[in-house]
Amino acid sequence: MMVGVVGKPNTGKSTFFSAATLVPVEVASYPFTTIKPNRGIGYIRTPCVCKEFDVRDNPVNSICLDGMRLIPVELIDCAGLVPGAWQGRGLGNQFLDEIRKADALVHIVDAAGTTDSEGKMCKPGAHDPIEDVEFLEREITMWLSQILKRDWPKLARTAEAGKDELVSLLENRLSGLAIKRKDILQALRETELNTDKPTTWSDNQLITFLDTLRSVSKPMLIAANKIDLPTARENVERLKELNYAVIPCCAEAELALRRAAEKRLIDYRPGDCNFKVIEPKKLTEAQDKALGTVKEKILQKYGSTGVQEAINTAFFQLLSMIVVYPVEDLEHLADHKGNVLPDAYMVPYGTTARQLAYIIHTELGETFIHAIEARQRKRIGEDYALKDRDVISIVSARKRG
Ligand SMILES: Nc1nc2c(ncn2[C@@H]2O[C@H](COP(=O)(O)OP(=O)(O)O)[C@@H](O)[C@H]2O)c(=O)[nH]1
Ligand SMILES: [Mg+2]
Repeated sequence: MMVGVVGKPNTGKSTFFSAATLVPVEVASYPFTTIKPNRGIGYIRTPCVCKEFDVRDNPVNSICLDGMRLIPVELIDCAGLVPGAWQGRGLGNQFLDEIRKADALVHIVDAAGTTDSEGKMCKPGAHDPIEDVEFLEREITMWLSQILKRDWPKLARTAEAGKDELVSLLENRLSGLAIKRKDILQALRETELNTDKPTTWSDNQLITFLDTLRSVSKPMLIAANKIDLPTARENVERLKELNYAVIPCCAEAELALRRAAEKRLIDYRPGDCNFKVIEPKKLTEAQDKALGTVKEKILQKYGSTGVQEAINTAFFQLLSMIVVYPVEDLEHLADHKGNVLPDAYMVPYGTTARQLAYIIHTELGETFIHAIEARQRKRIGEDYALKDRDVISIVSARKRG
């Protein structure tokens, strides 16, 4: 699963992305480096099960920072979107090509209204950020329409002649856009159009369907950025009236905190509501002042910078993911090398014990016998639907080679 950071230019996308992908601790052997300039690894933050099981863990695929598990996830810093992108304006094509791969979107909005609809600086508060939300929705919908429109008459006729199912035809045409069959089915259901007679759909009905498909297949949240500026406050409240999860955000503050933590100036874990200065004497006057401002204007007012919350919300809420901890050795909650709680997997809600086995290794899935849930020490079958923070040991007929 991949999350795209989107929005018009100068809203703070790259700042958000830089902050989110800064490695939170010094790690030697993890493959946590940036993949491409605009692709990176961010982290989900979740309370680790190590405290509950009262063990000291040795994470391998993730990080445990004082009882907080950080699990790597993929983020894309998309090019800035300008009005008319779907017609190829600006970096339109590049933007849409990146969005294509995203399963969910974090829309970075300049809540302080310091940038106009094209992303040029303007007087703070002069631009209404609500417009930016509507504009982004429209751009993506029109882009989908452009992809589909040319082939639509033929596609509709084929479906109506009963040669192929409408859903399958759409699935085929929209493949490569990270749009799933279930998304198409849901959008068709929600729009209540006559799926037996797609040739009768008007242009508007087709757009309505695609608009629904957009919201289903590219679920989005709003990171209301630049809350450090006074003009943001009222706009954040107005944005909350829209039908989205809205997270007040200060990307700049998160970047400053992570950089200070990286230099060991402060103790701060991504998403914390506070930080601790390690050695006050090591701070310059300017650093001390900047950190004080972040504490007072952001952390104390809003509870966090919002960057971590935005990422968590994207994966847990928009994409309905859960975290599970597979272990081989139930006694020690370890892998065969003795690493305690080595891995934390993000899987979609509804994943079964056997599906987890397949995710870990095809052979493990094929030779699955049953599994044991570590909390209750109960045997579970292949159809057991995993719960968030389950610790699972899979018993298989696999011969270890
Ligand atoms: N006041 C304020 N400025 C921000 C914040 N985040 C980013 N910026 C500034 O907004 C401008 C554009 O940021 P950038 O990340 O390059 O935006 P992008 O074009 O969307 O990638 C830069 O001057 C940033 O320093 C924030 O939280 N508060
Ligand atoms: Mg940028």
